[in-house]
Amino acid sequence: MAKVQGQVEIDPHCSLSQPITSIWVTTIHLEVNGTVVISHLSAMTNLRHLGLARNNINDVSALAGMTNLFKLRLNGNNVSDISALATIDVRSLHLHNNNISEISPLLHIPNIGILLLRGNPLNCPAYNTYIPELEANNPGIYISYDPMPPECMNQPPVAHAGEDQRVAVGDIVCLDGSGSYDPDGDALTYSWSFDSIPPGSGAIIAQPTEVQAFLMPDLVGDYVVSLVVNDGTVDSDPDTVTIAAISPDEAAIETLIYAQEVISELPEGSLKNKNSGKALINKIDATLGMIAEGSYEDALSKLEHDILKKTDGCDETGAPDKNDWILMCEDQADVYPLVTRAIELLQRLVN
Ligand SMILES: [Ca+2]
Ligand SMILES: [Ca+2]
Repeated sequence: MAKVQGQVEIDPHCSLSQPITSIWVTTIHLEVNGTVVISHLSAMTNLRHLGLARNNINDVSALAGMTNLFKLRLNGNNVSDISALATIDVRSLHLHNNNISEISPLLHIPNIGILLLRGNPLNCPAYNTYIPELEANNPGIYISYDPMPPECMNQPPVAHAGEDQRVAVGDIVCLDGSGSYDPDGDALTYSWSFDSIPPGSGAIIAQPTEVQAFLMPDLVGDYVVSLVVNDGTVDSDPDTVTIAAISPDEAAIETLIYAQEVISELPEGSLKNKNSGKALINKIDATLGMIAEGSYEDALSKLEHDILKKTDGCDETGAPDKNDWILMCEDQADVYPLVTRAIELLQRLVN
């Protein structure tokens, strides 16, 4: 058995053709510059310092058993898979100028203090995940690495707060942020908040951290809502959406005027007889007059008991009924929801 202390120099052109399992090594630096068959080193379990620079080594699995290594230098080889190093409690690891992209095995080294990684084609998770984790897990660690390549830089997400909406006081308004995105495909979190609300309003945003939030305007005026999304790293710029709330009577008037336009454009064959369209428009005119006078109960009664009955067969039974004036379901489907919307708005003023 050979007992070796101090610096060992091996001829650069020499190959370690003999297994050296019987060398008793504790604190020497074994510097080998030449071709080396490192499987011959695997039994040197007491070795503390090992330097194998520029030896064209690509397989380091033989080092897995060298559990007492304190300092390991592998600069200038062709190492790509470093999973074998995860089992070594090495404190100083020199890996400059190899072919390493995946460095997650290094997270398993419990007490690493110096890590040299320059000149390796590190992948994006190395920069974005593993180097930050190594720094967090090993306070004071020194890591040397190349600058992050542009393709690994996080792109900020983009918020889309949805389209502006014109609604009535008392409506439940959906705020839809589903058009937001992240250029890197990162998962998003959402944050909705008010930029401004009408003076005196007590409105709140429900589900303010969901992709879809809700708002119920309680006063007439503009509600400017801001959406910021976050990709786990950075916030987006805010995007705003304006919810303009009008009074229910104004909204009912707009809705019924629009219903009159729709009815005026229905084909004659879709109506009970050639006067039905005009008669229905006249009934709505009467209703509009009642709303303008503030006679909401009368207007509501007219809508519920007269106008609605002329347009509701398809919704109630799937086919026009005998008192319907609009005889095609596809045309009823254009008018009926406008009538029910006007009814709903007037109910807010009556109740
Ligand atoms: Ca991103
Ligand atoms: Ca009917």
